[in-house]
Amino acid sequence: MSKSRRHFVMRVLAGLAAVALAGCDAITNSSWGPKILRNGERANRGAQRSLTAKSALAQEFSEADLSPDFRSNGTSNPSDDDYQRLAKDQFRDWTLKVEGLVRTPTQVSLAQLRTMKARTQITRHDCVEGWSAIGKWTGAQLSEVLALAQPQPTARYVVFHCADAMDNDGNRYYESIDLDEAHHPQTILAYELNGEALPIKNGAPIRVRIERQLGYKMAKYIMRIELVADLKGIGGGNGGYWEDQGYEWYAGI
Ligand SMILES: Nc1nc2c(c(=O)[nH]1)N[C@H]1C(S)=C(S)[C@@H](COP(=O)(O)O)O[C@H]1N2
Ligand SMILES: [Mo]
Repeated sequence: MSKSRRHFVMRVLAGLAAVALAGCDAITNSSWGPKILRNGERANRGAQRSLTAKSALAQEFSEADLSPDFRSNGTSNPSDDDYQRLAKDQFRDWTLKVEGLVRTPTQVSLAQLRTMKARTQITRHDCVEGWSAIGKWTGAQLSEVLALAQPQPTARYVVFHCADAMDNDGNRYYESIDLDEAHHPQTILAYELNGEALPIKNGAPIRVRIERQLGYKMAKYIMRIELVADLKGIGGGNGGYWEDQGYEWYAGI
Protein backbone atom coordinates (compact mmCIF):
# COMPACT_ATOMS: atom_id res chain seq x y z
CA MET A 1 0.00 0.00 0.00
CA SER A 2 1.33 3.46 -0.79
CA LYS A 3 2.17 5.74 2.10
CA SER A 4 -0.67 8.14 1.48
CA ARG A 5 -3.12 5.26 1.01
CA ARG A 6 -2.03 3.73 4.31
CA HIS A 7 -2.30 7.09 6.03
CA PHE A 8 -5.76 7.51 4.56
CA VAL A 9 -7.02 4.09 5.67
CA MET A 10 -5.79 4.72 9.19
CA ARG A 11 -7.69 8.01 9.30
CA VAL A 12 -10.87 6.35 8.05
CA LEU A 13 -10.58 3.82 10.88
CA ALA A 14 -9.96 6.57 13.43
CA GLY A 15 -12.89 8.53 12.01
CA LEU A 16 -15.17 5.50 12.39
CA ALA A 17 -14.00 4.95 15.95
CA ALA A 18 -14.74 8.57 16.78
CA VAL A 19 -18.21 8.34 15.24
CA ALA A 20 -18.92 5.13 17.16
CA LEU A 21 -17.67 6.63 20.39
CA ALA A 22 -19.88 9.66 20.00
CA GLY A 23 -22.87 7.39 19.36
CA CYS A 24 -23.58 9.29 16.17
CA ASP A 25 -25.59 7.64 13.41
CA ALA A 26 -23.56 9.15 10.59
CA ILE A 27 -22.56 5.65 9.39
CA THR A 28 -26.13 4.78 8.42
CA ASN A 29 -25.88 7.40 5.72
CA SER A 30 -23.30 5.01 4.25
CA SER A 31 -21.03 7.88 3.45
CA TRP A 32 -17.41 6.91 3.06
CA GLY A 33 -14.05 8.48 2.54
CA PRO A 34 -13.43 12.15 3.27
CA LYS A 35 -17.06 12.77 4.15
CA ILE A 36 -17.04 10.26 6.97
CA LEU A 37 -13.70 11.63 8.07
CA ARG A 38 -15.31 15.04 8.41
CA ASN A 39 -18.26 13.56 10.34
CA GLY A 40 -15.86 11.75 12.63
CA GLU A 41 -13.90 14.93 13.01
CA ARG A 42 -16.91 16.94 14.12
CA ALA A 43 -17.97 14.28 16.61
CA ASN A 44 -14.41 13.89 17.79
CA ARG A 45 -13.78 17.59 18.24
CA GLY A 46 -17.13 18.13 19.92
CA ALA A 47 -16.66 15.21 22.29
CA GLN A 48 -13.13 16.20 23.10
CA ARG A 49 -13.87 19.86 23.66
CA SER A 50 -16.86 19.11 25.89
CA LEU A 51 -15.07 16.46 27.98
CA THR A 52 -11.87 18.36 28.52
CA ALA A 53 -11.16 21.91 29.54
CA LYS A 54 -9.68 24.11 26.86
CA SER A 55 -6.43 24.13 28.78
CA ALA A 56 -6.28 20.40 29.74
CA LEU A 57 -2.73 19.16 29.47
CA ALA A 58 -1.65 16.15 27.44
CA GLN A 59 -0.04 13.43 29.55
CA GLU A 60 3.60 14.00 30.40
CA PHE A 61 6.07 11.18 31.10
CA SER A 62 9.37 10.75 32.94
CA GLU A 63 12.93 10.39 31.66
CA ALA A 64 12.66 6.63 32.22
CA ASP A 65 9.93 6.46 29.58
CA LEU A 66 11.98 8.06 26.78
CA SER A 67 12.19 6.06 23.55
CA PRO A 68 15.78 5.05 22.78
CA ASP A 69 15.46 6.62 19.35
CA PHE A 70 12.93 9.13 18.11
CA ARG A 71 12.47 8.00 14.52
CA SER A 72 11.99 10.33 11.60
CA ASN A 73 8.89 10.24 9.43
CA GLY A 74 7.91 12.06 6.26
CA THR A 75 10.67 14.41 5.14
CA SER A 76 13.95 13.62 6.90
CA ASN A 77 16.17 16.22 5.20
CA PRO A 78 14.61 18.87 2.94
CA SER A 79 16.53 18.90 -0.34
CA ASP A 80 15.49 22.49 -1.10
CA ASP A 81 18.48 24.77 -1.81
CA ASP A 82 17.44 27.53 0.59
CA TYR A 83 17.11 25.01 3.43
CA GLN A 84 20.43 23.32 2.67
CA ARG A 85 22.17 26.73 2.68
CA LEU A 86 20.78 27.54 6.14
CA ALA A 87 21.64 24.09 7.51
CA LYS A 88 25.29 24.46 6.46
CA ASP A 89 25.79 27.20 9.10
CA GLN A 90 23.72 25.50 11.84
CA PHE A 91 20.82 27.84 10.94
CA ARG A 92 22.70 30.97 12.05
CA ASP A 93 21.05 32.95 9.22
CA TRP A 94 17.60 31.39 9.70
CA THR A 95 14.84 33.65 10.95
CA LEU A 96 11.27 32.80 11.74
CA LYS A 97 8.88 35.25 10.14
CA VAL A 98 5.58 35.95 11.89
CA GLU A 99 3.23 37.81 9.58
CA GLY A 100 -0.27 38.05 8.14
CA LEU A 101 -2.98 39.43 10.43
CA VAL A 102 -0.59 40.86 13.02
CA ARG A 103 0.03 44.42 14.18
CA THR A 104 3.81 44.04 14.08
CA PRO A 105 5.23 41.67 11.46
CA THR A 106 8.18 40.12 13.26
CA GLN A 107 11.31 38.08 12.58
CA VAL A 108 13.11 36.13 15.28
CA SER A 109 16.43 34.31 15.06
CA LEU A 110 17.16 30.96 16.67
CA ALA A 111 19.33 32.74 19.26
CA GLN A 112 16.41 35.04 20.14
CA LEU A 113 14.00 32.12 20.40
CA ARG A 114 16.40 30.49 22.86
CA THR A 115 16.24 33.54 25.14
CA MET A 116 12.44 33.44 25.34
CA LYS A 117 10.39 31.72 28.03
CA ALA A 118 11.00 28.01 27.48
CA ARG A 119 9.06 24.89 28.34
CA THR A 120 10.32 21.30 28.51
CA GLN A 121 7.89 18.41 28.23
CA ILE A 122 8.16 14.64 27.82
CA THR A 123 5.27 13.50 25.67
CA ARG A 124 4.13 10.71 23.39
CA HIS A 125 3.94 11.32 19.67
CA ASP A 126 1.34 9.23 17.83
CA CYS A 127 1.56 8.83 14.08
CA VAL A 128 -1.48 7.60 12.15
CA GLU A 129 0.79 5.11 10.39
CA GLY A 130 0.75 3.10 13.60
CA TRP A 131 3.84 4.02 15.59
CA SER A 132 4.47 6.12 18.70
CA ALA A 133 7.56 7.52 20.38
CA ILE A 134 8.21 9.36 23.64
CA GLY A 135 10.55 12.34 23.46
CA LYS A 136 11.63 15.28 25.59
CA TRP A 137 11.01 18.58 23.84
CA THR A 138 12.25 22.04 24.78
CA GLY A 139 11.14 25.19 23.05
CA ALA A 140 9.61 28.64 23.24
CA GLN A 141 5.90 28.80 23.93
CA LEU A 142 4.09 29.76 20.76
CA SER A 143 1.94 32.18 22.77
CA GLU A 144 5.08 34.19 23.62
CA VAL A 145 6.14 34.39 19.99
CA LEU A 146 2.66 35.45 18.93
CA ALA A 147 2.61 38.13 21.62
CA LEU A 148 5.64 39.76 19.96
CA ALA A 149 3.73 40.10 16.69
CA GLN A 150 0.36 40.96 18.30
CA PRO A 151 -2.35 39.14 16.33
CA GLN A 152 -5.14 41.36 15.06
CA PRO A 153 -8.68 40.68 16.35
CA THR A 154 -9.66 39.18 12.98
CA ALA A 155 -6.95 36.48 13.17
CA ARG A 156 -8.39 33.00 13.85
CA TYR A 157 -5.76 30.52 12.69
CA VAL A 158 -2.00 30.11 12.88
CA VAL A 159 -0.46 28.60 9.74
CA PHE A 160 3.00 26.98 9.78
CA HIS A 161 4.83 27.16 6.45
CA CYS A 162 7.63 24.59 6.12
CA ALA A 163 10.80 24.35 4.03
CA ASP A 164 10.16 20.94 2.42
CA ALA A 165 8.58 20.70 -1.02
CA MET A 166 6.15 17.77 -1.28
CA ASP A 167 5.95 17.58 -5.09
CA ASN A 168 7.49 19.00 -8.24
CA ASP A 169 5.04 21.90 -8.31
CA GLY A 170 6.78 23.39 -5.28
CA ASN A 171 3.92 22.77 -2.85
CA ARG A 172 5.47 22.73 0.58
CA TYR A 173 4.34 21.04 3.77
CA TYR A 174 2.12 23.27 5.87
CA GLU A 175 -0.19 22.91 8.86
CA SER A 176 -2.54 25.07 10.91
CA ILE A 177 -4.18 25.31 14.32
CA ASP A 178 -6.68 27.69 15.87
CA LEU A 179 -5.72 30.37 18.38
CA ASP A 180 -6.93 28.32 21.38
CA GLU A 181 -4.52 25.55 20.47
CA ALA A 182 -1.80 28.14 19.77
CA HIS A 183 -2.15 29.57 23.29
CA HIS A 184 -2.12 26.15 25.00
CA PRO A 185 0.84 25.96 27.41
CA GLN A 186 2.22 22.78 25.79
CA THR A 187 2.18 24.28 22.30
CA ILE A 188 5.85 25.07 21.78
CA LEU A 189 8.29 25.81 18.97
CA ALA A 190 10.78 23.10 19.86
CA TYR A 191 14.50 23.61 19.19
CA GLU A 192 15.71 20.70 21.35
CA LEU A 193 14.94 17.01 21.44
CA ASN A 194 16.19 14.94 24.39
CA GLY A 195 18.47 17.76 25.54
CA GLU A 196 20.28 18.20 22.19
CA ALA A 197 19.77 20.68 19.34
CA LEU A 198 16.81 19.41 17.29
CA PRO A 199 18.24 17.05 14.64
CA ILE A 200 17.50 17.69 10.96
CA LYS A 201 15.62 14.39 10.76
CA ASN A 202 13.14 15.69 13.38
CA GLY A 203 12.66 19.19 11.96
CA ALA A 204 15.63 21.52 12.62
CA PRO A 205 15.81 24.35 13.36
CA ILE A 206 12.30 24.27 14.86
CA ARG A 207 9.19 22.15 14.78
CA VAL A 208 5.92 22.74 16.54
CA ARG A 209 4.58 20.44 19.27
CA ILE A 210 0.80 20.29 19.59
CA GLU A 211 0.54 17.59 22.18
CA ARG A 212 -3.18 16.80 22.09
CA GLN A 213 -3.17 16.05 18.37
CA LEU A 214 -1.67 13.50 15.98
CA GLY A 215 1.84 13.49 14.52
CA TYR A 216 1.05 15.08 11.19
CA LYS A 217 0.03 18.34 12.90
CA MET A 218 3.59 18.75 14.26
CA ALA A 219 5.08 20.73 11.38
CA LYS A 220 8.86 20.42 11.02
CA TYR A 221 11.31 22.82 9.26
CA ILE A 222 9.15 25.87 10.02
CA MET A 223 10.18 28.98 8.09
CA ARG A 224 7.20 31.26 8.45
CA ILE A 225 4.11 31.63 10.62
CA GLU A 226 1.11 33.33 9.10
CA LEU A 227 -2.02 34.50 10.94
CA VAL A 228 -5.18 34.29 8.89
CA ALA A 229 -8.92 34.68 9.29
CA ASP A 230 -9.72 31.77 6.99
CA LEU A 231 -7.88 28.68 5.75
CA LYS A 232 -9.46 28.67 2.30
CA GLY A 233 -6.76 30.75 0.64
CA ILE A 234 -3.87 28.52 1.76
CA GLY A 235 -2.66 25.45 -0.20
CA GLY A 236 -5.62 23.27 -1.13
CA GLY A 237 -7.81 25.14 1.38
CA ASN A 238 -8.18 22.45 4.08
CA GLY A 239 -5.60 23.72 6.55
CA GLY A 240 -2.70 21.33 5.94
CA TYR A 241 -0.78 19.20 3.49
CA TRP A 242 -2.39 15.96 4.70
CA GLU A 243 -5.76 17.63 5.23
CA ASP A 244 -5.69 18.49 1.52
CA GLN A 245 -5.45 14.70 0.90
CA GLY A 246 -8.56 14.08 3.03
CA TYR A 247 -7.36 13.84 6.63
CA GLU A 248 -9.01 15.60 9.54
CA TRP A 249 -7.98 19.14 10.38
CA TYR A 250 -8.70 18.59 14.07
CA ALA A 251 -6.60 15.49 14.71
CA GLY A 252 -7.38 14.99 18.40
CA ILE A 253 -5.87 11.94 20.09
N1 LIG B 1 7.58 19.70 7.28
C1 LIG B 1 7.11 18.48 7.59
N2 LIG B 1 6.53 18.28 8.79
C2 LIG B 1 6.06 17.06 9.13
C3 LIG B 1 6.11 15.96 8.21
C4 LIG B 1 6.72 16.20 6.95
O1 LIG B 1 6.86 15.31 6.09
N3 LIG B 1 7.21 17.47 6.67
N4 LIG B 1 5.59 14.74 8.59
C5 LIG B 1 4.60 14.73 9.69
C6 LIG B 1 4.30 13.40 10.23
S1 LIG B 1 3.17 12.44 9.39
C7 LIG B 1 4.79 12.97 11.43
S2 LIG B 1 4.32 11.52 12.16
C8 LIG B 1 5.81 13.76 12.14
C9 LIG B 1 7.08 12.96 12.27
O2 LIG B 1 8.00 13.62 13.08
P1 LIG B 1 9.44 12.98 13.28
O3 LIG B 1 10.13 13.00 11.93
O4 LIG B 1 10.13 13.84 14.29
O5 LIG B 1 9.23 11.57 13.74
O6 LIG B 1 6.13 15.00 11.50
C10 LIG B 1 5.06 15.62 10.84
N5 LIG B 1 5.51 16.90 10.36
MO1 LIG C 1 2.55 10.76 10.84
